[in-house]
Amino acid sequence: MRDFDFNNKLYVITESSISKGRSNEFVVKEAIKGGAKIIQLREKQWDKNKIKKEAIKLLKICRKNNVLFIVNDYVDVALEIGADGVHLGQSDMPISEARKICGNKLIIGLSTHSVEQAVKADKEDIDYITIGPIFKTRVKDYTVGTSIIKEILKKIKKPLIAIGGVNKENIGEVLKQGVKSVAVISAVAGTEDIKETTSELVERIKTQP
Ligand code: 3NM
Repeated sequence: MRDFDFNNKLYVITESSISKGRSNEFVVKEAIKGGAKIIQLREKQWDKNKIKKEAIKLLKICRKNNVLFIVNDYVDVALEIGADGVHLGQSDMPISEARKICGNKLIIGLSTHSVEQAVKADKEDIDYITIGPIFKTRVKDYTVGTSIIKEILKKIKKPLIAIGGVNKENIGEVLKQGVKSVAVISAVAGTEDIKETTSELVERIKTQP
């Protein structure tokens, strides 16, 4: 799976607390119907056991639909259930340690929040890099803006994915900076018509400038 092409993909992340009472399974199924090609289970308030049980369910849906499935934070859970990858943050275990645990069995993605972090991440044994938050979002109290994307793209070789406050209205500004793929939570999980919104975002990504 480490040869997955991260270009021109919509990456949908779960967050049950903003999903209007709908299950992650429902959100994921609808997002996949709309064309999402990467799904991440991210439930910061859940314990590991609950995450593992949920991950098994979501992995089954993703497998059936040939969609990549990534687990947030837990390398061991991702490995145990046979997920495609794990997503780590700046304060999680070092990449070298994560890679030692999983070998080449898992894709590893890393969150970055500055040009320096992205350049450093590009030298690590990882498969994709996220940069954000581009716009205002619930989970962070700062933004990095859109122009950082172009700056980073000049300096790195690994696939870059933009995240944070991206939605139907502002995705054009993000894609204009040259990034090929975008990750969203609320734009999909928090919208009424998940499938329709996903397919609009996917279409924008496919027809990006
Ligand atoms: N990571 P929404 S921003 C999980 O900047 C996450 O690394 C970010 O949610 C980063 O699409 C973010 O609803 C939240 O803004 C994304």
